[in-house]
Amino acid sequence: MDVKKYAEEFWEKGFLHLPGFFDANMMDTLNTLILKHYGMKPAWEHTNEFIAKSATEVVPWFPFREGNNVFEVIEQDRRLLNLTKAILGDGWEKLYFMAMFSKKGTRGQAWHQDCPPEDQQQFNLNRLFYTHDITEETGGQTIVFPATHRGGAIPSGHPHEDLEGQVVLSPKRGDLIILHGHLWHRVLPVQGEYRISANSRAIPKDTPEDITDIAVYRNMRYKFSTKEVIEER
Ligand SMILES: O=C(O)CCC(=O)C(=O)O
Ligand SMILES: [Fe+2]
Repeated sequence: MDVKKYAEEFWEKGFLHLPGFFDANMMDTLNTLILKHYGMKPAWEHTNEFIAKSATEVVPWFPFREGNNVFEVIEQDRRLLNLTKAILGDGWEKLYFMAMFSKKGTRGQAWHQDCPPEDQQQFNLNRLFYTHDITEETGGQTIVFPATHRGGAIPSGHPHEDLEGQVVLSPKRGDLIILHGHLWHRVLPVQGEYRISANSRAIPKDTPEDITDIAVYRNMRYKFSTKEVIEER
């Protein structure tokens, strides 16, 4: 794997999509495990205000915080470590691991940036992988707007509208998608039985650990730790 080339591509576009990065059988095992955790109808974790205003319907799960280390197999993957270092440089750190689940018929995730984009040096890196196929039929595709990781805050506007220049990604089982936390991105509504994605977040050296506490949506900035809208947009 030419990690230098991938790192260059990442910095140009703000994202990378690498098909078939992880073993398909391993993905099946992890998919079963994630489904077992959630069941098909997990309770919401977010407040009603957040769900309504953000138009984001996803239930997060932080397995390592419960002493469940099964996803270490992902985080210790040599190729992923090398690629992360090529992108973030020496001294990068793991931030946290989060699985995400969306029920059939839910709205996905609205346009957002994972953290405030004003300081270009301070950002999170999403290392997303997919344990089942996401297709036009299932919905739940990930949409990105290339190169917006350099463009400051996403303009205020409709949470889910199509924007000219957006790119639709339909990750399959085992695909890796790396996304810069300042890149504008969203997830389409889910028509399939469910949608799962998982994200091992990382940060460059000298980035605060609470970097993703505030997310930027087109209609607000939201602070997760205090469950507050800190800015209406
Ligand atoms: O699940 C996805 O494809 C994207 C999720 C997302 O927005 C994130 O992990 O920051
Ligand atoms: Fe995100």
